[in-house]
Amino acid sequence: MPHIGDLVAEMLAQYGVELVFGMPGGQTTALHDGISRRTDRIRHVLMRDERNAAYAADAYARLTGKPGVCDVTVGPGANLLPAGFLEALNASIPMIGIVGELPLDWLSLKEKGIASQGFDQLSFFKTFSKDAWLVPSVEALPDLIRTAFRVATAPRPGPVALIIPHDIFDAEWDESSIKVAVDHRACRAPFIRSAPTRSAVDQAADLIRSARRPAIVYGGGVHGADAVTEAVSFADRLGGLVVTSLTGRGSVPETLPYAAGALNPLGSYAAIELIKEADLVIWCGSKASQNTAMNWTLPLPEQATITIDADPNEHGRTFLPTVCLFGDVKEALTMLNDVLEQQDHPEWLDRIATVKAEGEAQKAEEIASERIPVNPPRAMAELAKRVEPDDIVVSDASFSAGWIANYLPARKAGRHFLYARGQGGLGYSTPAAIGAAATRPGTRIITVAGDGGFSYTIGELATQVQNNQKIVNIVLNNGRLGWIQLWQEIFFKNVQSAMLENQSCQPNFAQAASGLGLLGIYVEKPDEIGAALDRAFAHDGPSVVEIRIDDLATPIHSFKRRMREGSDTARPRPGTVYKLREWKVSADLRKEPK
Ligand SMILES: Cc1ncc(C[n+]2csc(CCOP(=O)(O)OP(=O)(O)O)c2C)c(N)n1
Repeated sequence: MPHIGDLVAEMLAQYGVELVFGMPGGQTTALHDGISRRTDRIRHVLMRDERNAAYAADAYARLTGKPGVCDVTVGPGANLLPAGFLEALNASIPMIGIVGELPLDWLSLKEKGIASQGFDQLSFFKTFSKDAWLVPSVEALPDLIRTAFRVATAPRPGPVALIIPHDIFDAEWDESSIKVAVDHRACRAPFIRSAPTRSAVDQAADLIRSARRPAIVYGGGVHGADAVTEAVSFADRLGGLVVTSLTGRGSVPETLPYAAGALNPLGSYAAIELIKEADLVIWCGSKASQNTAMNWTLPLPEQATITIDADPNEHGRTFLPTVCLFGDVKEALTMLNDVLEQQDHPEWLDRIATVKAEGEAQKAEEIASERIPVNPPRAMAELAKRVEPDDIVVSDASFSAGWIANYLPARKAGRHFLYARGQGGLGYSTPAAIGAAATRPGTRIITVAGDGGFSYTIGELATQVQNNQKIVNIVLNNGRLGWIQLWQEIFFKNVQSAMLENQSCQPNFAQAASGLGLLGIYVEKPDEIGAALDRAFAHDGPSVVEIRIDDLATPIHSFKRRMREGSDTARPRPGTVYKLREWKVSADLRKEPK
């Protein structure tokens, strides 16, 4: 007779899940057994660490819109999930964690690991999940699986944990009494969409018509709502500036004249400068986070604003919007596109072109550098020549995010750049690349990480080899936790706690990669970079290109200025977070509601 592992595998398959990422334990063996009998529909990718399983599942979810499923065993497996779960929670990524558990009637033995590996998993998961359930019986399981998919994919999507006790997992599945039933709406996020009111859309359209220098900030919510087509049409119609958050990159091709790149302290110079000149800013699928809102110095008090978001909590968290379009991003943009005629702002577009050209000139200087150790812009420019519009680029945390944002343009609309900005945790890129490569076989995957972030997950390089994944991993090695070390040098002057190297330890990541079966190439000189990348891209399997970079290079504009000008040791402080009282929008833009 089949067992409950078969039931879970069957339901996952019927929900359209093709990949499950995880690490087995005795308590979850039934699941693995069940999946092994459904290999026509579903494949298990064995990771080397549960944290990485969640990151791989996160990449699968970002690329498919389906919940990323990861499986972990009780105790030491479960307690490695928070990093990936928190990323998914903060970035609104649908995810389902299937978590092993001790037998249900061992409740009193969980404490202090008396029953091996036990602890109060339900309370633990509740703190960092959208929701979590301890399955109480075989009979309750199908409904809880349905619930898990519905909650994970409901606006706003997030990670849920389904904790399945060992005795339930191993029980027999009587198919005549325990029926599988699938809610097909919940195979993908968002499973249900809301729409703003007609009057709010009309108000927004009026405001847009009266603006002279309109701008849009597209956030990750555009991809979350699968609204790229609508976002491009709306941007075309607006005839103004378009910038994005890091996760919103690809909402429009950045090669278009109105697109000025990523708005972030380590993002595009043009985006940072131009957004301040807008008289209307439309925040669309963006939570106006500390980074996207430039330490909450944005929006400026004199800027009119429109928020477009399916989550009511985002309409006024850090500023009072002039107009709220409370609804799904795709629906709201469709409604706006229906009522708004083509807007025309030639002077504003000229200004955008001028500032973009200034930014490009600054970059050209940095790219030309022949410096040794290599200036990262030089390395990124060599990489940019080889990245194709359909490749997937995965960013680690820290400066890599800025190097990618500035030097690898999103040439095509769609989610081709994966950034873990929900938490900004180091160690995302290597496992997420595994998830991306498994999700899109045949697509080239590129990661960029610092030596600190890369060190977190180096063991997963073996997983890349084992799965024969075509991943080019770039390690920008500055021998230090660059961001932190610069912070210490600029603001504290004497702390030196972020050095990853000293005389007795200079890790060679390319050699380590070779040891794990990858092609490993170490590069020290600018003129070696091109050939190294060519070899890596031509290699039939994963590779690591380690580039020794200048340890003072940074993409953070304010750091660059401080290092140029010296003396200013005042640490950056967030702007006024809630801009309710200091509103100064001019009367012609600040229309009263009809
Ligand atoms: C998991 C985690 N721990 C700590 C941090 C804090 N942190 C932010 S940047 C950074 C330095 C990263 O160094 P590296 O990966 O070498 O990149 P670089 O700054 O040199 O570009 C640290 C430790 C973090 N973001 N994530």
